[in-house]
Amino acid sequence: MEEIYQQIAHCVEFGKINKISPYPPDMKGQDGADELTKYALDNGASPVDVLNRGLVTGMEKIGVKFRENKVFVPQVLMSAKAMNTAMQHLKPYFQSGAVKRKGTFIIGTVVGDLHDIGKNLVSMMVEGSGWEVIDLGTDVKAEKFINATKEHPGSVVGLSALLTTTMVNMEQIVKELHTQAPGTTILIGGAPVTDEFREKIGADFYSPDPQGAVEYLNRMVA
Ligand code: B1M
Repeated sequence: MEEIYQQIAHCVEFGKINKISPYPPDMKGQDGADELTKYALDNGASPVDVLNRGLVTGMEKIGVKFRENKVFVPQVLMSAKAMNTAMQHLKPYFQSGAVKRKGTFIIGTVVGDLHDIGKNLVSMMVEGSGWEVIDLGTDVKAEKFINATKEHPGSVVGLSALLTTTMVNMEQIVKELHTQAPGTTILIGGAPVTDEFREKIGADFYSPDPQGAVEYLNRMVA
């Protein structure tokens, strides 16, 4: 099975969704993450290994390449699509409890801010590393984050902001989370955000990119 896991990881890394997908051109006509995942599960592979040694490994590779500017947003989107297609085959195992998520990550772009491309990338990468992701969308008020943490106790919250005028709204959200959902770990990011700003507002972690967020979350549950 090891070879199949490697092939699945390769398909995710290079965004090969299924046999009929034309991308990437050098894999045209070959099985993709979809067929290989189904084949592995039908032939007795452990769903946990399919997830961790196949899908998550592929997403980790693309995440590192993205951080190093070796690939760009479209490639990450193709990888996420390959991952999500393959995940459909794993759904029953998540539902039965045979495969467990690492935790729950609630993410949103803060109130006043409609930028969601970076937030969506973080969301996809975190999901691709084995977390359940609750995406609250854009223009999210503190109250919505608080309600979501109450619905999902123990979850980690991620705040994204792209504007210098909205990053300041993070401070209020962090404050309200601290009083109304004490103990919640808060991760922040977005182009104007810095680690200095994180320290000032009392959030737990700042990451400049999705891979940093994934690595921080995974360290939390290691
Ligand atoms: Co707007 N916009 N925009 N915009 N926009 C910027 C951000 C801006 C820098 C453009 C500029 O002037 N050069 C500027 C902000 C200036 C500032 O505040 N300093 C700006 C402005 C001013 C505005 C408006 C106010 C314009 C206007 O209407 N006058 C307006 C505001 C609307 C609002 O939000 N209320 C506005 C609107 C828009 C569009 C709707 C047209 C569109 C958004 C579409 C969408 O998101 N669906 C848009 C876009 C596309 C941009 C630019 C061009 C691209 C942003 C983007 O998606 N980048 C942007 C200029 C630029 O960056 N070149 C700009 C790609 C994305 C992958 O990167 O989001 O940084 P990014 O995410 C990164 C990291 O930051 C990190 O990971 C991602 C991947 O590496 N990250 C996290 C992000 N969130 C994270 C969370 C984490 C961890 C990491 O943990 C939780």
